[in-house]
Amino acid sequence: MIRFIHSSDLHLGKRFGHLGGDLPGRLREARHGVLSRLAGHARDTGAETILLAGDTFDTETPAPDIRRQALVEMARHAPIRWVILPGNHDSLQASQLWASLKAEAPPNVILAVEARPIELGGRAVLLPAPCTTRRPGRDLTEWMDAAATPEGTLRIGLAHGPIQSFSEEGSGADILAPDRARRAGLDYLALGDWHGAMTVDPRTRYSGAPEPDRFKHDRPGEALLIRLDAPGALPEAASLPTASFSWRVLELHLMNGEDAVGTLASRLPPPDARRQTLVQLSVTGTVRLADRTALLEAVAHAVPEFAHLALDAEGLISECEVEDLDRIDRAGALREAADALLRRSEDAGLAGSEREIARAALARLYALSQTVAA
Ligand SMILES: [Mn+2]
Repeated sequence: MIRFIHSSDLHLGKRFGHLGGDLPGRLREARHGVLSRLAGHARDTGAETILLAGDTFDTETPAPDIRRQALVEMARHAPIRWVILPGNHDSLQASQLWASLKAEAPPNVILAVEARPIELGGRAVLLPAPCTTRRPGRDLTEWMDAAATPEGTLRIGLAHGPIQSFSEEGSGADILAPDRARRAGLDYLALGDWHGAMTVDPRTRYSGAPEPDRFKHDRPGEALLIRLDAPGALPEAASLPTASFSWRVLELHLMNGEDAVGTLASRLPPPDARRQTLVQLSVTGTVRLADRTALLEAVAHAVPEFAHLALDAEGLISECEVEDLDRIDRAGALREAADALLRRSEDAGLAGSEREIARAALARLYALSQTVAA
């Protein structure tokens, strides 16, 4: 029997240059923190080994502090054993990285840099398929079919890459056989590359990234605890929470007359979770001008509570009625401008994009007039 943790795609050192302020540093630190969270789970569950199925490092040339601090952290959790597989971001082509790791790795870190069996103890053998280059252009798990292991041994595959034409990198050239576990008689195949956890079949899983790094998957970061009782028996898998940040996509579709601010409040995560949450909020539907203004104010008020909150309100259409215009002004230049914009926004003779510009300008004018009035 063997119990191990399956994780992948830590992307240590990832820069997050598109995000502002301190956030990139906080996200980078969170990735390093995953190491101790994985080790904590291993201790709590009695797992002796942590398999990292590729992309442990975000680049082929991680800064020395990223590399060295990761190894020191791994060493601290001995006798728990770490197995690091080269992925596409940290492939064997990064010869300097792997030479440094080889020179510096503590005894409880195994570098799975060759396609040949590694004894794991407990009558289990690991069959790794290290990424030779960023785009190997062939199925690197093929060798597992013919890899001989002693009778009565558990066979565990470890690989990194897409099994269909999906990939985090958007290319479909290096597809792993989705039924490799069956073909190679594997008890379990631990995969990396896809950043959201995914079960391919009972013996083949993507663990997903333990600390999310994008909005794409909209799942919490997790790792898998895998238990194999005997050769041929189905693996038991359990999900372990590992993330310190959550990345959420929120879509709000509003109907006219709906309490837009109330709906927003009910959909946003609770205040005490916001510091660790990144949100991509998109609002669509139709609302009255006053509701639009109130909604945008509520969003602006909530922004500082979040690690990150980006709003896309392009699909939000505001409807304007005479009372709304009255709230801008009952007469005078502003009111005339508002009337003209309203006419343009409803003018069937104009192109849709021009009507939309008029509508947006009117919403802007309304919001400004309310700020001044307040
Ligand atoms: Mn990756």
